[in-house]
Amino acid sequence: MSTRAGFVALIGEPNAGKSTLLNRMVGAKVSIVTHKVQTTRARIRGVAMEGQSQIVFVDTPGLFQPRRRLDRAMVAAAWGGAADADVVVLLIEAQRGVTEGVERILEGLEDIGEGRKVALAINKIDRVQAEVLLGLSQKLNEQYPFVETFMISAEKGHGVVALRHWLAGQVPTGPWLYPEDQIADLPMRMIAAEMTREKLTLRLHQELPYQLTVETEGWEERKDGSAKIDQLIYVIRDGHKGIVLGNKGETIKAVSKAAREELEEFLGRKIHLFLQVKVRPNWLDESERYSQMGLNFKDGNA
Ligand SMILES: Nc1nc2c(ncn2[C@@H]2O[C@H](COP(=O)(O)OP(=O)(O)OP(=O)(O)O)[C@@H](O)[C@H]2O)c(=O)[nH]1
Ligand SMILES: [Mg+2]
Repeated sequence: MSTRAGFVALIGEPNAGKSTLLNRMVGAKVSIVTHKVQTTRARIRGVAMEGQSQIVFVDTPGLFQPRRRLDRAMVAAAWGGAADADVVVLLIEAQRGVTEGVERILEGLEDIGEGRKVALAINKIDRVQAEVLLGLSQKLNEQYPFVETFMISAEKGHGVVALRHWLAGQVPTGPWLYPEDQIADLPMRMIAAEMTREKLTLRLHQELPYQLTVETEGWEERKDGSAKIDQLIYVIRDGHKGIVLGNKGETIKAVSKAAREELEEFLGRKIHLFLQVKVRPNWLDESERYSQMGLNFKDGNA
């Protein structure tokens, strides 16, 4: 039997469950997840094996109406991921249905749908009555010619085996693109920075998570098998620095502990994590910050 391998882009509105689905498909937490919108900022690849097929899932930032440079770069990265893929899976949140945002995505798909298969995955089916799903599926299929429709719960796992099985048969025949046991291709420094950003996003409120970024500055291997990791958290205002630190430093301490524990589990060894907060009023307009995030600065041009 010949091997197959290809790229499957997961696209959809922010919060649709793309990263949750990627992690479930891969069987490990490769992409960060929060209950807030716009968690994922760049394309994140996760590799899954299914029989003789290697499926390279591409998690993308949510598609929304961008306002800032960062937003535009994120949305461009998402559409770029779809345009480069062999198969696109559009995730829709069952309980939200066909929003204006979804309508805009369907229009966008008209442009890039040519030459690739586009499937529909209605996610979070654990949150709605079964009757709702049929109507939603019909409505969406009238608006766009999806090659297949799946009803899934990325979080609970319903329907994901069927989706992965189907995808395995859709990717083109050809040699595998990654070693069989590889699950991600993001550099560890970036995965580590993302883990810290996830913990910050979970603890901070309102706009703050959208106005900070995390970078791994140093990574030092120690003789005892542990690693010392230094990270910088860039914020845009003095006031934000105080909030990130928290009363007597308790917020940053809690963030650091949670991120370190997750990193230790991921890497299977002891980690010493040091976080430093820096005020950098213009980081959102600095090209270096974008390359650190895995984004193209020019994509953010208005
Ligand atoms: N009830 C339920 N919640 C889900 C399901 N899938 C994802 N979620 C939740 O939805 C929220 C958003 O999930 P993410 O995976 O971060 O969504 P995303 O599409 O990657 O979001 P962005 O990165 O912001 O574009 C999280 O709180 C998930 O736990 C599901 O099948 N059922
Ligand atoms: Mg995400």
